[in-house]
Amino acid sequence: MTPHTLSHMRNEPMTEQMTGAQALVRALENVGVDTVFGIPGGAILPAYDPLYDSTKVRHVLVRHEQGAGHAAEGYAQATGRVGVCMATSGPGATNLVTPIADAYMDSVPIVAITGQVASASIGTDAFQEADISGITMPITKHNFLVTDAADIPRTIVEAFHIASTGRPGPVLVDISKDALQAMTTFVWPVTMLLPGYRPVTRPHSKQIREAARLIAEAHRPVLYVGGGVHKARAATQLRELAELTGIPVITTLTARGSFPDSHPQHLGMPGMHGTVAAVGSLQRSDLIIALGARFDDRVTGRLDTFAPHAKIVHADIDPAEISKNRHADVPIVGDCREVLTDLIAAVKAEGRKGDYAQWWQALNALKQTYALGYETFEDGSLAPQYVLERLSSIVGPDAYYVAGVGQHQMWAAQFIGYENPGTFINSGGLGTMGFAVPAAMGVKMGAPDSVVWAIDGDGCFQMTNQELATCALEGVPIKVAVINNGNLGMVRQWQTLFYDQRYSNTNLQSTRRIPDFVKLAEAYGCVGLRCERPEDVDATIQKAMEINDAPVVVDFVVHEDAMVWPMVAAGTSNDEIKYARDMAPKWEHED
Ligand SMILES: Cc1ncc(C[n+]2csc(CCOP(=O)(O)OP(=O)(O)O)c2C)c(N)n1
Ligand SMILES: [Mg+2]
Repeated sequence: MTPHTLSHMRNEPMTEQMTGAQALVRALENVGVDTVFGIPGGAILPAYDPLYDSTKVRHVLVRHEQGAGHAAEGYAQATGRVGVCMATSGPGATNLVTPIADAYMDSVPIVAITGQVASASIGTDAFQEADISGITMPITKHNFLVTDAADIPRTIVEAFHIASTGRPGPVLVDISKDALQAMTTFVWPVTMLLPGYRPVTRPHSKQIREAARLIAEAHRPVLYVGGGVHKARAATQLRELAELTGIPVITTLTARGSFPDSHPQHLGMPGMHGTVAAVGSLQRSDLIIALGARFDDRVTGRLDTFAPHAKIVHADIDPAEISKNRHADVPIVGDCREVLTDLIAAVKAEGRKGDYAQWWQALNALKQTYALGYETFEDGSLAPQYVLERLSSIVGPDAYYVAGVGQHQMWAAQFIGYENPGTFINSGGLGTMGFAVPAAMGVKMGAPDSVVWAIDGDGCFQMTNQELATCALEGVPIKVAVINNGNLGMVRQWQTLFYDQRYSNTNLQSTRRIPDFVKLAEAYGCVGLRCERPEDVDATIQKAMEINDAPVVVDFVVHEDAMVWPMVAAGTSNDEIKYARDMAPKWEHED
């Protein structure tokens, strides 16, 4: 990731008298911020006054602070820069907790700026007081409570530096109202005071050589690619290593697109709803090369049965990830692009090539036998997977796809073909319903020339659709495909499989048009379309693609019984993957 502070910082030295609030806005301008998502209120109000005059920073008035946070995440992911959100003290700040936690879990660089009650009132249960730095301590990469106006510019520079370097993540800057109001001397540039913060990006050469040796000796290696590869902008290097060695590649939920889906060496996504080939490759592997991935439980399944024969090479910029869940035989701390560049050189220097012919024979058989498929319905109703398949082929791989959380998210991961890194944006770690619409807004503002589709569930959509008003008023023409199955579908799927079809509190009845998503879209100044039959899908998508002057919402009314397959049930072993209900793959005895 390009360090935001270094590439954008304007460095003309200056000293000037101004308020803390003015210093805040000036510092934001100087570190290159052009967009802030937020909502004002009492404690942050002093900052909104100079913001009103800024010609460099565009403030986007959202409808809910959660929307501001997810929009900042979307903006960050589309631009590779730091996303910024702003809120007042107390409830404004606590409404940011979910997106901050989301950004922490998915390593998204955002800076959240919150107003705090006056420093003399801190700790007195003052009106709209919440200890937001205490609350967010475990879900921020770092956070600051600023009570002195003189500290504001330096803190902003430090916050952007921490958010964007090393393993990216959210940083909170909580500023007391009196610090915003006080006069101070604004001095620029500032010197950061961050003793001890020195992320390691250069991998250790001995470990790299060891990894290259294991690659040459392995018979069943797999490149297990996580979100860190795109964060390091290392997709080109990944492809070079994969093609140089001939090793199969799997891309996790946060890595979709980091290796082209169409590439013959791609086995798909691993994990709970991964392909049989990807999950099977891990279980049979004798060498897993994990790159910017964290052995999440959704990938490993039951940990003590995960990849029992594999040695592990684990490369990550965050040393805390290495050997956290699975012991690493070769730990490599470093930036994925540098790791891959060095690994390519080391593999070339090693000279020997691994023989993976038998391995590929077994994997190709799995790929062919257990290709992704889905059930269609005889009553003429829509299969959700079909909608995503058509969306993929009509819209293509140059668009951004931003998903909510649930079945539709998994179908979006499975049935859209990703060819470009960073084009599938979703809430992987926290699994935050309501992510899609505001994040898509942020993506579209960061990449205004790209087509941006939010793929949302009817449940998720009802959590954050108010940001459609923001999109309509701010001229942000996103497109939203609501995969409306009338249910909290993913939870219903678990009830079908594990709770004897007792559908306790999962039926939203959204298919009864309460609310009517088409009318809702229109009420928000968007275009609303509805599609209920397979034969209308193409024309509806094409119509949505032709509208570029307003946000579009398509209510795709789909069958409620569609399920996400394959599936590794929670807490079970990857070996027990089912590719359809009660259908387990037959494993080859390749060894
Ligand atoms: C904020 C939040 N609350 C609850 C959950 C638990 N949960 C996971 S998926 C899901 C259902 C989502 O429903 P919908 O948006 O309609 O998507 P579908 O699964 O039907 O495609 C729920 C309730 C969650 N992930 N996030
Ligand atoms: Mg649903």
